Amino acid sequence: MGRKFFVGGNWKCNGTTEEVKKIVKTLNDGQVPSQDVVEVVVSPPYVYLPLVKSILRPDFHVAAQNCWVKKGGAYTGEVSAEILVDLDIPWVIIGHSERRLILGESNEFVGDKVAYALSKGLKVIACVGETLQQREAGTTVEVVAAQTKAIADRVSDWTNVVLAYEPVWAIGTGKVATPAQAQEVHSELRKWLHENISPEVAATVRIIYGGSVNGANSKELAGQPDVDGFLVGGASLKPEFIDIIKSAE
Ligand code: G2H
Repeated sequence: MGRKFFVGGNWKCNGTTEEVKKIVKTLNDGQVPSQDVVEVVVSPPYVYLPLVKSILRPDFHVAAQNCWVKKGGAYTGEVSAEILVDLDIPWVIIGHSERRLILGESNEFVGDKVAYALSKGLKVIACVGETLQQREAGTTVEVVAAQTKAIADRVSDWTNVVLAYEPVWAIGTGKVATPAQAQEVHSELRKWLHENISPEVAATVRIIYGGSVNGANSKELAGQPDVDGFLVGGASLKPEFIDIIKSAE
């Protein structure tokens, strides 16, 4: 069963209005494979979402970088899933390691957020990944399986979930996982989905890789059988994001 290649651009906490317009212009001018071949989603900071959505080419879509865990209300500083739906934002990234590690989001909290966002009709890029210490201790598969289980415990329909494997030691460090390292964990994750959810979910859920992906390394990573795309940080702010999208071909 074919899994459409997926490329997400996570702009993190970057950009000014002028920079955002410049990035979008580069994206809009880029020659990329058709929507039948690759799904492209970019994720600016919340406040730029309406602007980006209004000027972005129609074959690319937008994602928020987070949303609140339940119905909005008296939660100062948070943005609810309902608000994203109101703004017609189709996607949200949940459980990025920067939120897990810097803001203390637990596996259970991430699972709750994924479930709530899906229940409101959002599509979710759910992130998992081990730290360097965990990798060196040999617990990579255990860690990503526990993170995935916390989502699986709360979610029954995986149709609108993309799973992003982002080893923390490779994020923004320039230390990209080798294609073999990425493939090994993606394949373990797919096996976990097969054994713990269903063969159908394992065959259809896209597992994308994130961590120092750039225009020079994306093609080889994309060639791995269980790598179904990328979540790109630093390089998604640069023209080389177009080259990364092209690695879908
Ligand atoms: C991992 C990735 C995007 P970068 O966080 O989610 O960032 O490509 O800068 O390592």
